[in-house]
Amino acid sequence: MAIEGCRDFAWRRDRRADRVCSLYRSQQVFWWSPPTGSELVPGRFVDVTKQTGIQFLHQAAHTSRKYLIETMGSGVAVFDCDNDGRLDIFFANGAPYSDPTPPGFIPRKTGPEYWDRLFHQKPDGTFEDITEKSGLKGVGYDMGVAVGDYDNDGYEDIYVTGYGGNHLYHNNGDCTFTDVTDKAGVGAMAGPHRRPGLILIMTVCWIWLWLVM
Ligand SMILES: [Ca+2]
Ligand SMILES: [Ca+2]
Repeated sequence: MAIEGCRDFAWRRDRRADRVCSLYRSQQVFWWSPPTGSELVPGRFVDVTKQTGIQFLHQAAHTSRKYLIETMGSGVAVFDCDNDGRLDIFFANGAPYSDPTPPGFIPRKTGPEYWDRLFHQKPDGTFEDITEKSGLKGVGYDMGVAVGDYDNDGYEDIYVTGYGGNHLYHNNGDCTFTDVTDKAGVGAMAGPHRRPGLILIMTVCWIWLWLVM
């Protein structure tokens, strides 16, 4: 399996780093956490995916043309969307398109299986899928994600990059978000195949996100 994106953070707050990884076209997101007690071995991780309650299937088309976007996995962000002291997790997800895809076609999400996902961490360390009420279902074929409090209101906002358009979501302070892309003027990124230069721009943006996150 191909691991496309990982983030380290203290899930158990035991001063040992835990890790969440997004896997290319996989049915699972793997969590790894150091064993505790007598089994403690520095640097060793165990898969605790099931006990977290997280279920995420990365959707990516599989065409004979092998388009650039289908080779990229899901971006993942770990941040505290409601400032309750527990970190929450966001995954970007794809959208459907045909094989072959007509020039100029922009993929759009057509159902829940293509939604980006936001999981809210509960006091017991498990997670709840709050995607629908969060307003972070997404629109198109999303790949990258960056988090930051752009308006300095104390709540981290989220910027999602995707094929055909990027989106800036403002955090309302309770893990719900408002799409402020047009208002902020940061949508950018349009037209695909018929504009070869944009492929390069998209790739550069993707690499940049990897470097800054
Ligand atoms: Ca939280
Ligand atoms: Ca903010």
